[in-house]
Amino acid sequence: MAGLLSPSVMCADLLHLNDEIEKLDALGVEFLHIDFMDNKFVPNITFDTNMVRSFKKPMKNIRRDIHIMAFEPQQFFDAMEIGERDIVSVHYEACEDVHAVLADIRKRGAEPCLAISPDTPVDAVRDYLDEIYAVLLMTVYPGFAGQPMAKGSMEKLSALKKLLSEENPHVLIEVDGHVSWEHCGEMRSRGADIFVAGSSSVYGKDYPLDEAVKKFYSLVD
Ligand code: S6P
Ligand code: MG
Repeated sequence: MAGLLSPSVMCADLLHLNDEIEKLDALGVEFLHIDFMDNKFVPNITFDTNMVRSFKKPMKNIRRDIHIMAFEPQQFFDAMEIGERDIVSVHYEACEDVHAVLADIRKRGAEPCLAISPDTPVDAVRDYLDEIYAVLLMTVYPGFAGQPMAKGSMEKLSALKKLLSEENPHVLIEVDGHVSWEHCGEMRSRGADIFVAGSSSVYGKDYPLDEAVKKFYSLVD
């Protein structure tokens, strides 16, 4: 399977989101990465639940990739209208009962994913592998775009790939955080499947969006 792209919408032109989503959709991009924050689990706020729901409207083929950086994320699922076409990441560090939260996502017809922050060891996902579509490996500390890659992220990606190959090779790896032009190829060769592209690649100022998307695919195919 070729690498899948999930541009991070918090890095897009926020005053023209409708056009932006239509453009990505027309380019055949698989996912739109939507960061939701509660200003508690992480010290920041991006979009509220109304906004997360509104992203559905202009989408034809592209799917929501909702990354919830919030304690007890299940409290937001109804308002976000989580459903069949979504993939939804919740943080291992933010749920009291991870199994129950993943089951709630699946019950709504969406694909559950488990996110781990840079200081959480890859072993944390071991008990959930039969319940998830992907592990979202944070390669920056959650909360902000435009950060440098957290130390040891590449080695951690290889360790995660090894764990999944041994325990459940169907689970995908999504990488999120400074997935830059320089890093994305190496991340691909270490086993990443879904790439969150933000200010260090597709939403940098180097190329127009359509060229940037094509270039990204060529680096992770
Ligand atoms: C960070 C968030 C990420 C960022 C992404 C931005 O809390 O989860 O999804 O939006 O990292 O990309 P970049 O290239 O600026 O790091
Ligand atoms: Mg994210």
